[in-house]
Amino acid sequence: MKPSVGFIGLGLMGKPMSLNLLKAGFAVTVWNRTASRAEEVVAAGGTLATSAREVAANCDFLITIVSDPPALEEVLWGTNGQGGALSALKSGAIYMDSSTVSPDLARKIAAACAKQKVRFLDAPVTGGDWGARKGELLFMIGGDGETIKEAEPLLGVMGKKWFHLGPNGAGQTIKLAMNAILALQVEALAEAMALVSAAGLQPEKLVEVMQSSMARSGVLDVKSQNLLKGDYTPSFPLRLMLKDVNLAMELAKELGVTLPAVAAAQATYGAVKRDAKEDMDYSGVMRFWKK
Ligand code: NA7
Repeated sequence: MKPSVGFIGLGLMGKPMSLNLLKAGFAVTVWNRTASRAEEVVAAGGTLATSAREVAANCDFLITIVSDPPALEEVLWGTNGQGGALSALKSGAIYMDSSTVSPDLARKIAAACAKQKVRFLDAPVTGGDWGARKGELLFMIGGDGETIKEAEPLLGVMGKKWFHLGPNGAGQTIKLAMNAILALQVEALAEAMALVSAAGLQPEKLVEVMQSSMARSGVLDVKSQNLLKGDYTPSFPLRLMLKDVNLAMELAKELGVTLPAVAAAQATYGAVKRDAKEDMDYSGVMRFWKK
């Protein structure tokens, strides 16, 4: 028997993830703050609930993937006296959050879930919206191994690999560290391209050499094309990368670790975000030098 699935958050990532679950034969009930964004999922066989709470009350396995910590807190605990999803979860249910939030928030959710006999996994993802569409995400998971085993039929539909990294909070910690590196890699490439261009050379040449060298990386393969073309159509939006860099800096402060390079990236991404009129991919950091 497949568990009934509740899915909250049908953004760039959540929509394709929920569509893949439907395609694999799971019964999926969804809720999204902006109801119109649920149309495609409903057309594919999803059931639309009228609130996050209704989704949670009617599922064996809840998945959330929303923008940031305040969005997740609103979904789980509600606002203006309106109850959130968390207290509606059934005893024995599994709840997996795939948003990227702070490890502290993951642990707070885990504690609240434990009181209700709900098993919680913090399971942020990487792989971009294309990975979500193809069902090839990577899940970085904090929580209990037995619960992950039970989650595997769903993880295997949405992702190609998952890592059990430790207790609750561990998934978010690794995810923040990883995104700090991605932010730095793309920013470093943008800086180097600015240097090469200022010297009167073609930045394409730099990319060509990089791709044949030890410096080669998957993220640079993909993002160098955006930087060269000046096409910053959001795949992983800059606003979310900045959120993750901010969360990494908060975590570093809590732990007493100094991260000077990440602090520099925070300033650069922050400056681009302040000037941007539209939503753009984080490769839009190149605008700092274009300007
Ligand atoms: P998107 O495409 O910006 O989607 C964000 C989703 O979060 C979308 O469904 C939003 O609903 C929802 N959201 C945002 N704020 C709220 C509040 N306050 N209450 C309820 N729902 C909310 O992001 P991605 O899908 O790319 O990424 C999602 C997460 O994965 C994020 O943490 C990334 O860092 C990784 P809307 O449609 O705007 O009404």
